[in-house]
Amino acid sequence: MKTFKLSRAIQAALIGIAVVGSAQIALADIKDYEFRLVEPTVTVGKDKVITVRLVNKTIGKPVPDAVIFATRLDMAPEGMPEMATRIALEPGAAEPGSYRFKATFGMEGKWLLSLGAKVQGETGTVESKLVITAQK
Ligand SMILES: [Cu+2]
Repeated sequence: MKTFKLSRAIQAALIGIAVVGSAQIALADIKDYEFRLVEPTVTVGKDKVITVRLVNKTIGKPVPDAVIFATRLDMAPEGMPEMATRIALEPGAAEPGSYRFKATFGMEGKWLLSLGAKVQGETGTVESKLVITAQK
């Protein structure tokens, strides 16, 4: 009888662990977020606006109020990683969960936009690399 009670206790404990485990899975993970380009192409020239959307992939919803702390735009996809251009976050999003940047695309071809961001209530950082094609 004693061993029976003990195994019941272990069973209850295991169920408890399973419940806690699934609760953690239900919460979003930082890997569930990604930036997506609204427009994959841009015209070559000065002060071009790029819009990205931060989405929670699991629920397909835009994520507002992320803190973007790292931005880089260079021509790595064309074998020119040293060819970086200045990029600045523009204030005032067109809609919640979208983020706008202004940058100068001095050359036709593929540019790599690297973004690093913090999401409210999540640990870790979102890191996305997006390819933008600049054309005439
Ligand atoms: Cu180049």
